[in-house]
Amino acid sequence: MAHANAHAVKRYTGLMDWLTTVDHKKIGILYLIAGGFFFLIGGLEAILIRIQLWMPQNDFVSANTFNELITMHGTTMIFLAAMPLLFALMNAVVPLQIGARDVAFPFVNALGFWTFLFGGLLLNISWLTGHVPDAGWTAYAPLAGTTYSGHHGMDYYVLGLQIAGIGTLVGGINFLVTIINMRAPGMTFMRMPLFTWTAFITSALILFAFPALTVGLAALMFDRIFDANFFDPSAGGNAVLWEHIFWIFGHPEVYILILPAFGIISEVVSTFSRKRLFGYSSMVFATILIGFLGFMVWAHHMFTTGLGPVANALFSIATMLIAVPTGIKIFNWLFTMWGGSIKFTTANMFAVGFIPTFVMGGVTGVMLAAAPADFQYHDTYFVVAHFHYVIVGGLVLGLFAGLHFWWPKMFGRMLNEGLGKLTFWTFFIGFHLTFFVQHFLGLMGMPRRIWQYLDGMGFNEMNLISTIGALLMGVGTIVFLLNVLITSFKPKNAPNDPWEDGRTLEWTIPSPPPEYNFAQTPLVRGYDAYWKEKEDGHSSMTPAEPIGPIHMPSPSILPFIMSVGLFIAGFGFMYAKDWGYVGGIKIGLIVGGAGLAITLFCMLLRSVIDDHGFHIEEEEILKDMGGKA
Ligand code: HEM
Ligand SMILES: [Cu+2]
Repeated sequence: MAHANAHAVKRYTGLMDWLTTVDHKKIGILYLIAGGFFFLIGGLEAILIRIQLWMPQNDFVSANTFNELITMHGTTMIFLAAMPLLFALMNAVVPLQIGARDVAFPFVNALGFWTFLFGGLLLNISWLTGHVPDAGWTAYAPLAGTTYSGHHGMDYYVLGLQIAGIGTLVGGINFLVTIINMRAPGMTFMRMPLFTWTAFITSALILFAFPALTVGLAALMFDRIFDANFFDPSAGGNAVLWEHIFWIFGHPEVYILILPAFGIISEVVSTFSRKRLFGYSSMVFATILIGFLGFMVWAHHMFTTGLGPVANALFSIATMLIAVPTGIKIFNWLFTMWGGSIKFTTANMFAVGFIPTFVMGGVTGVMLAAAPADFQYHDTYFVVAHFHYVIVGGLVLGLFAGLHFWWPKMFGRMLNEGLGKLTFWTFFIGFHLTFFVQHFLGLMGMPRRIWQYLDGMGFNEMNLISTIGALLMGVGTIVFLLNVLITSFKPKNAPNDPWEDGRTLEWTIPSPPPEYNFAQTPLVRGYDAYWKEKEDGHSSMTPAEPIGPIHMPSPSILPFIMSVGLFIAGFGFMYAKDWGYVGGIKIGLIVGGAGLAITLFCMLLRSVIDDHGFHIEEEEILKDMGGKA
């Protein structure tokens, strides 16, 4: 019996399907494409930085272009590459791991993607207009104010990140509610896979950290566009206030990035050791503790701003404390491998390479947490080495592990293992070549963010090695892209459980999954839900419901249009002072207002038009299952 409205909903194909999709699996692929694109841009900027620094007093790029490159590299990599690539895997995997057919807010999830994309495009369009952000990714005041950055560069930073930040915030809220409300019967919190747990805590951090950035950017926007003085000491403002606001967001941000990577490592190490994750509960509590402590340490970025010995001591201790739950994770991964029958697939090589590399980054973090010593390390290449060891050596290696692991689930094709291992070795060796020497450059006194350095300082050889390493990482990335390209021409024949040792629910359904994920919602009877069934001799999950029609949300073009509206608004307000008048009104304000009107009108439409979604009928589901219920 066909359901009402089932046929009223238009189902698109081709480009329109991608512009209107609210399917978390497709949104995951969109995040992968956009995040991957921005990773390549950020990577190219890094290569240009390293070419400028491969020899003393080089003039490959101008001083100003160098400032633009480091600012855009850091900003693009953190906001437009790292986080969206994590959202790609969270969208592709988390609903499947909890046994859900969808996320809690499909429409909002789509909006999250498009606002991120248009915020990122607005930021990067600055390269085409010649007004490029150049005050560092931290945008410290008063450097980021109009006194020292008079052109529109930092306006692109402020408005681009503000729009992209909306995307992250609503994306995080969607995952929080999805994980709380959409779990299959029996999937209690303490049975959830670690990747889902880390996605959960990361979403909570996003909820508490991003508003600080939103407020800071709004204040900086008022300073830059409407002549306010929040951060201008000469007019009663406070420059250090910006640093507090930025790092109250900024430090939790690094845990927003690394926690899901920790989750990936837990999944991969356990699967390819064919052993239950050691110390599951302590892993969960360590994740929560890291998330909590992550909000208590922000001023370790400001030890040299004169906060005083008491404040420095407190933030120093709090920072060192984080090493404890992090250490628990490291040892639990080692004990999971201990006595396991380890398979060195590409995914596992990235996971195993992650562990010692991240430990090196963590240890230098503890060194930096010692406030008196930090007076030496601060703003040197030792700091650059440290955060690349944790962000690239941690997050990027984790992302590569996750992509090689879940690629067959996302696309139905296995990546080539030979090319995968070549990607690993070129990227891994390149990484350590690039950043290990930077520790010593920093200890020898090489400051960060310098365009040139003098000959005879002892910096030459190590900078050359660092640049060669960066080029090798570039080669590794190209090999990965080659693998993706070659694999895309292969037939879609990956089985449900391509690694044959799947432990969690995503490996119980086809690769890629049908639109509705599970034909029947599974009944979960323990941690490692699928492995438990396997141990009990079952080849599939016990269903928690009979086969029946499945309700799905309707596709919609509104999230896309709403984001276009914000993009136009950002552009208009930025040029409010430059574009002259029509009828006594600033053209920029008219354009800005028009953009906002588009967004608000879409919100109105979304609020007043009833959307009942549609049903996928039993016949279609049975057909997908090959007629067997
Ligand atoms: C993939 C290879 C990468 C290379 C070769 C690289 C290289 C560099 C270099 C040389 C600098 C220092 C510029 C300076 O102070 O003079 C830098 C800065 C930075 N990098 Fe990377 N990086 C890479 C990846 C990443 C990734 C994946 C992230 C984040 C997810 C990242 C985040 C940053 C940040 C935040 C800065 C500071 C920018 C600033 O000072 O304002 N980098 N990078
Ligand atoms: Cu920090």
